Amino acid sequence: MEIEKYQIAAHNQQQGNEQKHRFGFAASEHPQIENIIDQLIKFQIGIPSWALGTGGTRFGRFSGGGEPRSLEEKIEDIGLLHQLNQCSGAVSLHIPWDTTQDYEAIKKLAKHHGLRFDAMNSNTFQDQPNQAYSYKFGSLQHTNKAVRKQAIEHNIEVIRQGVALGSEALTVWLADGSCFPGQLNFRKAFQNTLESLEEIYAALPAQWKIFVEYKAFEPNFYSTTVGDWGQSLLYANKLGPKAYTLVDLGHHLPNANIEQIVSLLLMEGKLGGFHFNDSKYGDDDLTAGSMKPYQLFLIFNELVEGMDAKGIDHATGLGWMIDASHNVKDPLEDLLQSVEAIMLAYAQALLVDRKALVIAQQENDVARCQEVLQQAFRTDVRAIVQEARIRSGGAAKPIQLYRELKVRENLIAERGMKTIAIGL
Ligand SMILES: [Mn+2]
Repeated sequence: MEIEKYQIAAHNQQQGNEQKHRFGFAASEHPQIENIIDQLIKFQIGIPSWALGTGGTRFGRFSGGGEPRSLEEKIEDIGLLHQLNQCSGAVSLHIPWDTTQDYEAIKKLAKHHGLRFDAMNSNTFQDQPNQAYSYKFGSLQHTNKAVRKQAIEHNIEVIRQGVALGSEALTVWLADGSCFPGQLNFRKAFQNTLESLEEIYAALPAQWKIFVEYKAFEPNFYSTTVGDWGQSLLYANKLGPKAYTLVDLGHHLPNANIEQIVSLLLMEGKLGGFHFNDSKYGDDDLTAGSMKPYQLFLIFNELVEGMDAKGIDHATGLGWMIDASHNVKDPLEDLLQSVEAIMLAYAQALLVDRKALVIAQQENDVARCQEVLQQAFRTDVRAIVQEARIRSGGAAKPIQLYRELKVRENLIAERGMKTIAIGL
């Protein structure tokens, strides 16, 4: 299914007066609004191929209908999101789930939907059929060199597939670690992982980056070989200039100050990319901005400040991706909500009065510092984000139009009620 341009235009016309009124007010309040709109229009968020179907937990999975059955259908789903919001213009693939034989056809299909390929993701946390060695006790860290070699070769194969599609980054997330004290030697596990990553790094093409993602716990519950940002930064620094840390918001211990982590990684030139989601307790993979919208704003506040300090282009300097799971919502509606929350936090961060904040910080005027930040956070920027979306050809209210056009019902009619997306 594709949404026709006239359907979006008709919807926008219906919303016209209300939007004109609300945006007019926002424009009168913020003289720099056109600059903000330009930045919002350029900002694109990558959608992971594994988030288009219903997720599940270890207790079960309750499939929805009309889930994509192939890589082609996943790209079509992201195309639908991008038609509606015009800021989901990238796809992040996961190998082997998204392996294709026909790269040209996939590239053509993505181009048709206005999508590019963001970071490729390797998978050494599951055993695949006909695989020689098991990853039960780790992959790149494994005590057996043959297992490490198999995992290295898989990552190099993912790079090869990414090159064929025009991607320029590899994300490595490892489930490696230990479940019990004494199970492994921390230094040996680190060294094995580093040596394995060095071999993968050596296979990166000139323009490519490697993102080392960290995670505090799960599936291993005692130690994780890339457990936090410090460990990821150690690997990234030892590997070289193409290696960066990737921050997944759900991969920290409770109450970690993620905005401070982000700020320091940017300072070191080692922040490569982002996986957006939200959480209440652990790696809950909930809709971005659904639990802690103020934290999301504070993270964007540091991102904008840090990128500007380094002269990094907001839209292209880092990999912006969602990594979420949808257990009880329609995955496409959930993704529309996540993208919207990210755009709102970004717009609010762009509104922060930086000069006033610098002065207040310099003068140790703590109350004023808070006032400056919260002035931006408490500004209703929905009409600004909506205006950017309308100007780029998207829908004023994406979820409302999604429902009015009965997109899910159409997908069920096309694909069936009992479909299960490939992936987790
Ligand atoms: Mn992630």
